[in-house]
Amino acid sequence: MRRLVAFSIFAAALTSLYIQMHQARASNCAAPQEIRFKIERIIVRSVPGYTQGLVYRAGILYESTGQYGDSSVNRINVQTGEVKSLYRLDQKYFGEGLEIWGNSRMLLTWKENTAFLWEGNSTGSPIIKTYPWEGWGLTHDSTLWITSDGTATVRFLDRDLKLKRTLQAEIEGKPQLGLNELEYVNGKIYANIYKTNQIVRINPQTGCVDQKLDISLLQTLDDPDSMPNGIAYDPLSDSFYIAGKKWQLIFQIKLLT
Ligand SMILES: [Ca+2]
Repeated sequence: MRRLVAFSIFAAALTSLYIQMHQARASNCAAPQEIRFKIERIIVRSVPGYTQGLVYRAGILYESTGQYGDSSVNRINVQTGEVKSLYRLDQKYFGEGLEIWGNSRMLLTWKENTAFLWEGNSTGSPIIKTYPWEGWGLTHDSTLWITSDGTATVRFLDRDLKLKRTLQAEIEGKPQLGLNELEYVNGKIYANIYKTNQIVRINPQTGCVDQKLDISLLQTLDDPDSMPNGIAYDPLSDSFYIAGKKWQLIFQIKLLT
């Protein structure tokens, strides 16, 4: 009996400690700053895509698209909007996040526990890697791959896809759920929030959302399936390319701080 009482006291103390730690962590996140933007350019795509990943490198946009039987990696000319398919996935795969890191290009799949990796100039058959989580967004910070899975969890993985650490994104004391497409820019992680017109900026050390951006203005389709998804940064012009699922348009925007 004495042992049971001691255990109960120990359990209560642990619970109290957990609540205190959680509250302390939550209270460390200040309310995010609301950021506005201006549109620099509108690109009309030759064909729309079910955008799941977006990357900008040296004047070209690279996009991954989803849906079983319609997933591919595309190259988009930002001057003309011409979309060219570079690689089509087998119909058993649902394409998700795409990122370019040095000479490596990686594509996640949704529920197929598979990542595709191309090294060097290869555009042919990719190296197949096991990816043990749901694949959603993908970016990198020059040290680790950074991934999302639709929850508030951000994972940091090494080049071999070994998990190095996880982070919980938090906004105003609550988990920031729905993390989708990602873009690492100047030490912060930008993320689309699933089924919303919101982009948030996450501090990768604390998990706090410190900025949020409402891009409702860019949503021109009356279709619940056509949500924004796709953030790509161009460091030369300090601007972002913003896309969405089934969108005919891609917007180049600048943040107003
Ligand atoms: Ca991106």
